Amino acid sequence: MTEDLSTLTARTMDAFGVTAPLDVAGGMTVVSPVTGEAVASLATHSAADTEAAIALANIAFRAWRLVPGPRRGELVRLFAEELRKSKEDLGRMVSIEAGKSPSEGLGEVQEMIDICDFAVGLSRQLYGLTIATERPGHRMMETWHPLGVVGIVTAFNFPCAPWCWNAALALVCGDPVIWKPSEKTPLTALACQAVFDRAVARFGADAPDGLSQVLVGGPDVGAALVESDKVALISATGSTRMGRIVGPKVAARFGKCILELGGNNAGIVCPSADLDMALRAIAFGAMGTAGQRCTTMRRLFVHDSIYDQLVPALKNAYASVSVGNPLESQALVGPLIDAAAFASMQDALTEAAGLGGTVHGGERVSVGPDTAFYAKPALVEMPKQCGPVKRETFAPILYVMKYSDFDEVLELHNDVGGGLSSSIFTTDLREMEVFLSARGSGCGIANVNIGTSGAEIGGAFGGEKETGGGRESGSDAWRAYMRRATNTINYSKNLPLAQGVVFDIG
Ligand code: UN1
Repeated sequence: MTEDLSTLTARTMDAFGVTAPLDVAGGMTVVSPVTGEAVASLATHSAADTEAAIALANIAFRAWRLVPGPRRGELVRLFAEELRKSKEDLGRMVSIEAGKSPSEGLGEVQEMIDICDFAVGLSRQLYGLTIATERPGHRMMETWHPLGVVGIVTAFNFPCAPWCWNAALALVCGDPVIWKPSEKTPLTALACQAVFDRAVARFGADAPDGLSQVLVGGPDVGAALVESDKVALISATGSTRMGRIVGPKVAARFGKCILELGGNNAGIVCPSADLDMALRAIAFGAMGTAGQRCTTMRRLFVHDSIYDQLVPALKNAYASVSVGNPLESQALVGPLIDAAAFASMQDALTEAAGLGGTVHGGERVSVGPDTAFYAKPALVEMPKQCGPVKRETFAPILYVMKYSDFDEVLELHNDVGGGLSSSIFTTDLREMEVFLSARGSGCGIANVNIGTSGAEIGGAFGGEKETGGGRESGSDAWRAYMRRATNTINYSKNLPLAQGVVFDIG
């Protein structure tokens, strides 16, 4: 390596103009999974700082909600311009902190740009309905108003895009945002905030202070945000375990909540499938980002008539995939986030083998210092769907199973809690339509002849099967960031009651 990772980190953060010191004694250590070395140590915010940030955001809300939607869109448009300028640097921070390949890092920033572009158009389309009323001389309509402060909690595996899916919509909807990034990826968050500050500086004085804030810290900061009744909406991305903690806390105070949790996503390969197409899509969906996406393909059902064609080819793809340092090589698979992720991968593989699974790959790969955890992606041929197959393990493990009956495989496909995304590979119109029908895939994302990962921002994203699909990002997800008022206007002339006439229109 030409430059050590801490120096590269400091140089990149400097390019953003981030002034927070990166070498605070006794601060929160940021470790890069690329080498397992510490690249920064940051000061953290306390629960009291969180209260102060929430108070500032609420003051900002009082002003921002009155700025016209299209003008709010202008700020997001400027932000997208600044993101375009910083795309390389931001992508590199994602690679350093999350261990993604350069193209995955850049792809994440592109998702930010895309949602900003979407939100700019949306800022002129925050429409309500005019509704036929049963009362003569009245008009009934609905109006969408800004909601309040939005708290955004994000996970390590997508250090910036999910924040932006929320922030871009929240901002055009008239809501300030407070971001609590993963403790593993706070640098990318500080960098995004610096880019946002550049847009605010260009925008003008009608952007109030505290429109977007970042809180660096641990669970106490997250809890203070989640429990505050001054935060109108909590949008949290992370594990189902995290969602089960956050959901009830927000519900207890009647707050609004968007949960974007795990996914135990599956693909079904039918007899008529284009196998080359399926192979590429499965390999990318299962091994991309070292299996650390909520949309990663984790289960694969292959029809028994093509099993002996597809699975050997898939095993070859697994055996030949390159695993390596994402900053130094063209490797397709980078590191796992930490030692615990590697351990849970190994536990799942051991359990699968104990249940009759045949494990191919999965072993540790030595890349650089042994503080880094790289693993060969694992393909596990399972006799049936059981044990770890029914859970999400955040690692590159694909469980492959044979099926013979289409109706049965649909049942198996849906027989797990967390199913965020799903795919069918078929050229049979009936199979395709059944998969997309009410008795088909139960997931929020159901794809045909493409893999489970790589969703575009134009569609609604997130919310695994257990909690209902599609809450962030595109489509009409914006409604969650606003409150609906139904207005009824009486334009009739009310004559004196003594005359017994209630309505006299016109
Ligand atoms: C996530 O893993 O948390 O569809 C988000 C995809 C990405 C988003 C994944 N657009 O894979």
